Amino acid sequence: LLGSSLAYAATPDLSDPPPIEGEVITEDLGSHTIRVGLGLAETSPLYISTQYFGDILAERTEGRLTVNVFPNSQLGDDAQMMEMLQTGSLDMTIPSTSPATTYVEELAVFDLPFLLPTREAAIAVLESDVALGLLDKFEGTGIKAFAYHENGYRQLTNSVRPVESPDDVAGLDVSGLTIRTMENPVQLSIWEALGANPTPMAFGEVFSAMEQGVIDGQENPWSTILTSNFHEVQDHGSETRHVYTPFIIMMSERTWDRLDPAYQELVREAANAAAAYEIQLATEYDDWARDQLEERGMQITRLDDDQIAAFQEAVQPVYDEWGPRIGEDLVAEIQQIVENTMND
Ligand code: KDG
Repeated sequence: LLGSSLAYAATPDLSDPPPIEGEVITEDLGSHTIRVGLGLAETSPLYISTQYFGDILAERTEGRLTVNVFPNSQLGDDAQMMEMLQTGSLDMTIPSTSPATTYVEELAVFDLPFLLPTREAAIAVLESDVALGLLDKFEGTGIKAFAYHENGYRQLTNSVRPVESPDDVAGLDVSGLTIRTMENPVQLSIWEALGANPTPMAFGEVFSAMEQGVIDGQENPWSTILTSNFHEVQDHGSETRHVYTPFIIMMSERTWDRLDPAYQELVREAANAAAAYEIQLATEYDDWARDQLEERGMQITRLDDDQIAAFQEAVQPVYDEWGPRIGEDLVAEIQQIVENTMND
């Protein structure tokens, strides 16, 4: 009746946020507005959970702590927003781990392809002391990191051809696909190993680069592909699940230092609650987003185990190159957590 857009639900049937519990701080410990910059859109699980984070702070301080969320890279890209945290010109951001490796190199462990084969394993890793210990390494950078959120399993899209194999990426008689990667050297190695022409680029520039044909494709979780409308400029998707990347919820140390210790404690608690909610939302969103993309005309190629194995084999050199640089012990510790969840 009102046009075709009605055929699509704006969001899946998502869980409501958990009730806000815990003591309300009634004492006036100062008023602060916390500005949070995000790369993703208002419809993303990340945005929804960040609103919930704000609701917790407001409700438990009688409105003295409030949160303003700025989505769509409007304040800058991940790298710029992290620099803004350092100088104190922005209070919070939630970037992918990949660009955050500039500050904590070991976070590149999450960039290793096919490291976290199931969501259960991925979440066990995010909650582990090993992964949480990496967040402590921001100490001295001017940034405080609190918790991991789920970004998710990354999938390949492009505007040129269906991709079922590494050969389709490399193009045997035709040219390899030009693929935008995150600004991270391990991601670059992955796409080099697959025979693509990798082009590192900030997230906010990806849509127009695809629209203008500067790049053929990109890779991101289905939820991001949908909420950023990439299907408008990408006809083909492949369910490669080649890497699971998290987000990190972080604050400027300058902002942190201005907060009363009771507020600091509350921020930590709210960050953890938001993380748990975001991981739940992201999980609920993922398959729904893939189906929505299909309904909206993206041709999605599902890959069987043998096809995935071909990708996995092609990217093995990435482990040889980066394992020693990231730290073989760290890689082994993460692999051990994965193995434990698979044997449970
Ligand atoms: O706010 C998050 C985004 O800026 C970004 O990190 C998303 O995975 C992402 C990408 O591809 O850059």
